[in-house]
Amino acid sequence: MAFDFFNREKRAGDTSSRIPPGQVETKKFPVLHYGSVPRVDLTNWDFRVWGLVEKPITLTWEQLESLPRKTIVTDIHCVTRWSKLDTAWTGVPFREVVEMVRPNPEAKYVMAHAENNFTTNIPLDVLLDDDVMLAHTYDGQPLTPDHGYPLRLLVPKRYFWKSAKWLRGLEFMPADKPGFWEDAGYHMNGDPWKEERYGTPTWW
Ligand SMILES: Nc1nc2c(c(=O)[nH]1)N[C@H]1C(S)=C(S)[C@@H](COP(=O)(O)O)O[C@H]1N2
Ligand SMILES: [Mo]
Repeated sequence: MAFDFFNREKRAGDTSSRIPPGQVETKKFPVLHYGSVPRVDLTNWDFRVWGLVEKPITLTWEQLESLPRKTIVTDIHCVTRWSKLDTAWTGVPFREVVEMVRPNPEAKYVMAHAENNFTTNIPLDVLLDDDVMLAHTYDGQPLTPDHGYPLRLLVPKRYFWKSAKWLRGLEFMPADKPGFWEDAGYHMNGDPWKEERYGTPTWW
């Protein structure tokens, strides 16, 4: 048997404690998004970081791909009630980006920007967790188009809608602001362990 680097067999033992309230485990990998899968041409693709940062950057695909990378195995939880355990992702740790751009002390939230104007907001302190990355590889293979090729955000500790597929940029902000699904009623924070599925409507 191959060396079980991430100890998946042992991790598989007590799965019930890893399923947040109201979630059901799936072995499949469902595809969910609004709109159609974008066709991405890497020759004119770029990745931008701007807003409350000392040094805004624009990276080409080659530059992004040459940044330090790591692999993590983690569980993901979709607000539509499926959870998938032990998914393996490789990509650029979010902290690598932070070191490059150096956020100002006033930066407290980040808006992730993706193709077709998809956005999602996440608190900066959540992104600073060491399981957050710009993922370009799933289970050892480049992301498939429907799962976000060439790059997606991965924020394992939030519902999966915060893990923006087809990621193109990060905007550092002083205050929170709803993204695409948050504007449609989903929770601003989205912690699966607190079942933060829907937010309080503004007319409440
Ligand atoms: N750009 C973009 N990213 C997105 C979405 C989307 O509509 N557009 N949907 C989110 C939602 S609701 C989920 S559950 C996950 C699904 O990711 P998957 O299709 O790889 O399972 O992507 C998230 N990222
Ligand atoms: Mo979702």
